[in-house]
Amino acid sequence: MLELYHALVSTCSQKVRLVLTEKKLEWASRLISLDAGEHLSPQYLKINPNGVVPTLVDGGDAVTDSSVINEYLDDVYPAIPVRPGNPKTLAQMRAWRQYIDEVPTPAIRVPSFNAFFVPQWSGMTDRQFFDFTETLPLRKHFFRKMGKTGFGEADMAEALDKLGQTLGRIDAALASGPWLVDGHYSLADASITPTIVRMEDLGLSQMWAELPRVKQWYGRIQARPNFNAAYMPGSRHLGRSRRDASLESCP
Ligand SMILES: N[C@@H](CCC(=O)N[C@@H](CS)C(=O)NCC(=O)O)C(=O)O
Repeated sequence: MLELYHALVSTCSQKVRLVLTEKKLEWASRLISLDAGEHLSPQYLKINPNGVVPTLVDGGDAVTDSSVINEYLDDVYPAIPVRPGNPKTLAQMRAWRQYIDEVPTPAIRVPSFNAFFVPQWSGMTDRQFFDFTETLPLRKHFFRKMGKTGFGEADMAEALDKLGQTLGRIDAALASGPWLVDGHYSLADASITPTIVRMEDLGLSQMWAELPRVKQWYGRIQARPNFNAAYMPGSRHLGRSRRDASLESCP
């Protein structure tokens, strides 16, 4: 029995849900409320000492980190593969995955956190904010660097530049096929999808307005059956007011 500890609006959780549903695997949903701090509870820290979602539990054993979870799922449940079989193409796919984890995934946190967290923290004193960051095993320093008033212009410009570079790379890859690697939907496409969706939800879709290949690829992504299954109601920011948004929106 597969169990996924996840949060609806968490981009890392969405990445795993896309793969679980693409592979038509049955899984039990264990929703974690980030607002209620369930990801920092002693019970949850036992299965994920980083205090972040998602965590997959398979037969009682925990697997952490969305990229690792997705590779694990393809290793153990290969019936519907999401990775190329050829080692060189597989290396290309992994290079994408690595780039996505290093560049756009951290970059999207900057506009995302500014839009959704900062309003929530405005009522906190500096001491309360400091104490809150002290509880975070993985992101203490990141949150402190951001501060409770959010990232400034230079950080925002850097993040948008990185997201722009990512779109440029996607566009270039799509010159030779409908998907990022080797003409087939793979973990590369699934891994970048939540960032693109979040960009759309943040009103940044004009960044690919002049990139028709990216636009069409995103259309194909949304038309796949795994998309709506993974983005179940409550997973998107569209239509939610900033005031309503909270830690549940953590990317
Ligand atoms: N590298 C981890 C990162 C997971 C992660 O950052 N999860 C976010 C939600 S997308 C989270 O749980 N944040 C809570 C926090 O930082 O306190 C993965 O890909 O699974």
